[in-house]
Amino acid sequence: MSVPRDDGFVHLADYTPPAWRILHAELAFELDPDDTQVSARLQLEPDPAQPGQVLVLDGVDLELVDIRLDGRALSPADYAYDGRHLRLPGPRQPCVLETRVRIRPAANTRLEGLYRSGALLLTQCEAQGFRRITFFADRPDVMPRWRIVLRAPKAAYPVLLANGNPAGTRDLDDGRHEAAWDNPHPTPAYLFAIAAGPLERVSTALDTAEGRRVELNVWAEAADVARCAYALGAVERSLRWDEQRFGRCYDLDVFNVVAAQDFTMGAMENKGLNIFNARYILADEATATDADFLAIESVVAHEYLHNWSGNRVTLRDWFQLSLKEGLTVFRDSEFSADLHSRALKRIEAVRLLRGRQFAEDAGALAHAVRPDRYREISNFYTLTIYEKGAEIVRLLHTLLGETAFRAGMDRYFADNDGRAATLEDFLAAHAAASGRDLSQFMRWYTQGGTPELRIHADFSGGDYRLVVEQHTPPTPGQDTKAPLLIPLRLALHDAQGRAITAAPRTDARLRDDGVELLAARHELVWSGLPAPPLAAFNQGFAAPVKLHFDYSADELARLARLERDPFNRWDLVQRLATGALLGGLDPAAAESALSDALADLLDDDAADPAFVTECLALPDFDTLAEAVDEVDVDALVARREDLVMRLTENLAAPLSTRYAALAGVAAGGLDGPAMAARALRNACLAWLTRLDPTAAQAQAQFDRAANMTARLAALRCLVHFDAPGAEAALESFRVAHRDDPLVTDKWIAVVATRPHPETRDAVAALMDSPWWKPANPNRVRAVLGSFARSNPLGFHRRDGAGYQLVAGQVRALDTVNPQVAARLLGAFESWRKLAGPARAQAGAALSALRGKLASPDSRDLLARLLDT
Ligand code: B3K
Ligand code: ZN
Repeated sequence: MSVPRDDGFVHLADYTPPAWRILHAELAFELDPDDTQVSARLQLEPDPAQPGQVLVLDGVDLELVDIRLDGRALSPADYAYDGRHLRLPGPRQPCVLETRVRIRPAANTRLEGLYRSGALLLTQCEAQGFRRITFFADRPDVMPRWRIVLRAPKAAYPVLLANGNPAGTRDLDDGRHEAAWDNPHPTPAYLFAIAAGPLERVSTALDTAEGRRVELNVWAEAADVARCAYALGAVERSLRWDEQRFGRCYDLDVFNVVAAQDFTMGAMENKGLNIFNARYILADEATATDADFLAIESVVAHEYLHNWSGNRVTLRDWFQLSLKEGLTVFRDSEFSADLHSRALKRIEAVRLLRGRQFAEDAGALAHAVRPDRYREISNFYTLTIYEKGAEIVRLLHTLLGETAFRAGMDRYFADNDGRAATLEDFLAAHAAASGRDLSQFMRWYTQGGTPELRIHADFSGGDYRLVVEQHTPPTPGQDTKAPLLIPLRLALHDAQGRAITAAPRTDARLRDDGVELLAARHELVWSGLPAPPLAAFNQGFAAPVKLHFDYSADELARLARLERDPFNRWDLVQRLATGALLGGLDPAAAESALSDALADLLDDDAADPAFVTECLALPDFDTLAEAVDEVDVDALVARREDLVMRLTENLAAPLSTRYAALAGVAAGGLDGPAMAARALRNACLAWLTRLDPTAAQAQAQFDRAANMTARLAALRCLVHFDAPGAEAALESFRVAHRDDPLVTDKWIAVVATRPHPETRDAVAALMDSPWWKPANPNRVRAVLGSFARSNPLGFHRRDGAGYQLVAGQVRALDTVNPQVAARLLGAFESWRKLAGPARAQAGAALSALRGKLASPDSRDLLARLLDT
């Protein structure tokens, strides 16, 4: 299945089931950072439908020490190993293969397979890291049951964790000890995990709805364990929520979570043993912001929820990645929406889609949620797979309604439990449960690019006619697209603002809240109206599309006043701002309507301060850049700055009033009102400091802050607006938190995102300092990721030095951690849209990397960026 063709790509069309199954895997580890020995005993069986196939196992850069078949030592003539695959032509019948290999965790900077992080030994196997640990059929549709035995010196590695249930510990000779684990669920190798070292824990126990006693543990090194309590609570909330909302119970006796300072991604859902980037576990009010707490809860939920969507039902092949990722993002966002504010969660998701996923879908790296081919699967852990994938599940939920959707999910889990499934299986379960034909819906998975809806209205003789046309632009490898099934919500208001409830005449299928579009063009006609109505579309952003409709600023402002739903009000404010900035609306009228809307919100003590904060956060650079055809970076940043400045001048008084009034509620605590008050105060502080960097507020907030949310926001204001106390504040923050890598990452990101071309040199200086730790992915992201992704004036500096810096570092990091390097290279995804010299400079920086990159990860991305 994962054999590339001559074109270098693995193709979906080439899928074949495994010729050999692995029924049971028994692994024993003699752990040592410099020389770990792994013994594997695999119970193998040929697929009766594919007799006579050579047994081929994956195994990358392993030192083979011993190999036996059914107890008999093999001689080199019996097998071939080329550093990537082990071939055994001999076996034809069920057999037992035993291998022993040697690996070197301390030398493993790619953080894939078994590696060292400080005093810990940890694994990361998804997607294809397990083959760096032992010989195996490293593909998700090979799912043995497992026994894992870990042996190590007890003093250095007092805790030994693996997947599944604990199956006994004992002391060995020479100060070593052993722990055994049994994983009774069929589990693919990408979900294998071990963690060993001086770990301590916070712990609780509960009974599941099915009556199983489960111990929940969150583990970290001793100095950090005091900051694990919030994550433990989040595990418990996730477990309970999945029982209640999806009827899914936990299925082992223990659920372990481990925090690691060195981790490439956010976290990993290994069966019964989730391993996390420490930034998504460790938190207290002195070191983590409110945004950190919410992100921790959401990532903990995401990984926990994978236990059903990903682990119990896993993937047939990596092309189905969104089957677990999109579905699990949908599930974790529902969890957050149910626990907190649904509207705010939706705003967060839509910002990410419009600012980043749409850009991905329109850029050089665009791909379908289920691509047809890939060269390197690690490059497909993208916003398209995750966020657009979640939007497709949300669309399905919208089409079917909660009850039918839940029935479809129950059916999916029941039909596929213990299996390796496909997106077709997912839609088949929903089709069977709801009786709906979902064949056209499958196109959402197979076609890349963001669909666009153009809606034209005309009114004559009492007839109001809407023509709705859909079109999806070409993406790499897909020139033409077929129409999608799109539920389009819409509402009409009469001149008095009352809803017009009459149904239109239409060739589209009617829904209670709008229509279902099936074809490239549909018409909707309402007759007998006394005057043209005011139309609103795609409420709640139910369909992840770009919608074009010719509103006037006055109509948008009227709609914003009529609208009661907070998400839709926020969306209208965003449109006013986008219109004021990018044209399409009369700029003066749009700006004045926007200013009035924001003033009303700031004056409205009844409005949720968290919602007001979202409205004050105008569309960011990425969202604006995505919405235009050609990006002149400096001009776009300047236009946005000027608008914010003029709005701030108008709004200074209410901003100051709200800032002062919310001080009491904002003082402390992690409850919703306290977090919302801090969010709005920090937004007001940013606007006010922009207006007058010498004002005392930011400095006072920095000096007196009782929590990291207030302190970091104040630091950012001081540094980004060049306030007089900026340097001193940075220095005191730096010194106060110098022993905490996660908080150090925060000040570094503040420095790297200071909106100024000079920041490019500050970033280069950081890389020349003791703070630069290229083997630590969080640090690389703080220094370079935040610069390349969130500092348009620095990254796109006019002389091209920003591009050169980042491209040079991609090359250097590529030999350390290919996934980190490839991700950084992704910052160039929209380079072809840049105006004039910037485009030439970015192109030159990329071209200079040709032939210089070591890893398949970065080479694949470069080829796609350069279209070669
Ligand atoms: N499944 C992991 C991501 C693995 C990335 C591999 N390069 C985390 C998650 O999405 O839950
Ligand atoms: Zn996931």
